[in-house]
Amino acid sequence: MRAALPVICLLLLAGLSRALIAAAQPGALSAQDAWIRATPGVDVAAVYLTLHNGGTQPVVVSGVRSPAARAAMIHMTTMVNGQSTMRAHESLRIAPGETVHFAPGGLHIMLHLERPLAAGDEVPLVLLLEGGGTLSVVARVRALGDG
Ligand SMILES: [Cu+2]
Repeated sequence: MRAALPVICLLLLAGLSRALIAAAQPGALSAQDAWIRATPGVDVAAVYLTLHNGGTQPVVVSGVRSPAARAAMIHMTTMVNGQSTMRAHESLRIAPGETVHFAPGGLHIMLHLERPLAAGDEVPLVLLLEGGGTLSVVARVRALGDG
């Protein structure tokens, strides 16, 4: 009879850790090659990176924060009538196994900078995931003409 309690505890723990694993699913998202194209004297900068969803559930990036920026948002550059235009991308859904490339001329994270950046600076970013998860990324500033 006395052994019953620890068994119940173990079962509860097993249930709890399963819940924790489910909540940690956004950890399936990984980031690589994060860099920033900074233009001297301009208070906006674009972040480029590669995101990969290694999990079995879709991951939705719903926003971006950075201590270096007053505002950060996902943008998409498209050509309209031969003109390059940017528009905000409300949220970004990444399917299981999918890799999304943020690159010049396409997806980027637009930073409205608190202060100018210099080549070699490292800028922390936090991607906000739907469901409450986050992904921290450090982007390195490249010199103009370097990428
Ligand atoms: Cu932009």
